[in-house]
Amino acid sequence: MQKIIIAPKKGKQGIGAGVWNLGAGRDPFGGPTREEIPVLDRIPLLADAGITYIEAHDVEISARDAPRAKELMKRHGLKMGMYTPSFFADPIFKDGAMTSNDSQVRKHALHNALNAVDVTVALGAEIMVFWNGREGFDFVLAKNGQDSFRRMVEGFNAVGHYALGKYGRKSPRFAIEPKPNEPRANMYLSNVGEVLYLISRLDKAVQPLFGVNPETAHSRMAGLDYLWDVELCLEAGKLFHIHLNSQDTTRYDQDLPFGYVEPLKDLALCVALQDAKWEGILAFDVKAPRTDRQEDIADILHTSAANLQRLWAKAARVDRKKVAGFRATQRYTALAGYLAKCLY
Ligand code: GLO
Ligand code: MG
Repeated sequence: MQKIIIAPKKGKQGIGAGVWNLGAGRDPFGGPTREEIPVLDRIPLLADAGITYIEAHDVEISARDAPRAKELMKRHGLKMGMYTPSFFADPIFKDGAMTSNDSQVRKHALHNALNAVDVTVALGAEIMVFWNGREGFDFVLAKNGQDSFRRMVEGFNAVGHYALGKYGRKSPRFAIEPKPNEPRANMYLSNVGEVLYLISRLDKAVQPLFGVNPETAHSRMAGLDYLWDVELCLEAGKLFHIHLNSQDTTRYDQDLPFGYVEPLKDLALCVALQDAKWEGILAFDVKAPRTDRQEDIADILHTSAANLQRLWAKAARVDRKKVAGFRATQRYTALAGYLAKCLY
């Protein structure tokens, strides 16, 4: 299949997706419903689905696998969009990584993070993501919150100084991904505001390297408006990456296809990204549902991409002068009607 290109768009026009998006269908209540596809075999599948930028965790593409992955990406016309250390899969991180109460675990996490910086560079990705995975608590007083915060500051400072010392201006940039809960009952860095506050507490020298990776479902799980979260990142100059999907209100994390649940809000998001001249990758963090068959595993990518293409094109046709007029006269109900007309 041809590459899916979001045009006209400033900067990177290909779309991104994670190798983990094509999983075997496990959920907390049941095992796989499909055959597990070896991670490197997912590379051609992502290419077939029209993806340009792939994303992976260190437990999916290790330092040892990096040369082979690079070869495969080259053969299939793919680039590494983002790389990320998993601070959640290994049982050692059951109580968090940087915020674990066990200093040996914190050391191990930092070691993995520095290693991931090198693999990010080796794979040619410009962005490394930190998702707050298991950083948080299920029981009150299980951790000292102030210590946890200090430990995250120390951890991210150490990562930033390492990257700056080793790669200077060629250092990858780091995008922290907030999430309010799941897998922990309460997660540190639960929303965009917390992440921006954390960045403001990092050493001045490394601050420019750190930004945010807001995800649609994570904002909506918290009952927050995703567009405002994105606008806040933009205002701070900290929108470094983006994870697009959709979510039925404040339930468990669903990672549904982009554009499915709240298309009107997703249209508005496209308008805002166009007006901000967003140059980064439009990446999906979606999950092939366990009801989809092996041969249909990429349906979630096709559906997300088709929705994004449609919404992006419709957003380009939204009359900005009309929107300004509705704002000036505070005719917000009429604005909502106009957006609906643009959508349907
Ligand atoms: C889970 C997150 C997760 C991250 C991934 C990359 O809820 O969205 O998929 O995006 O680990 O950092
Ligand atoms: Mg995500």
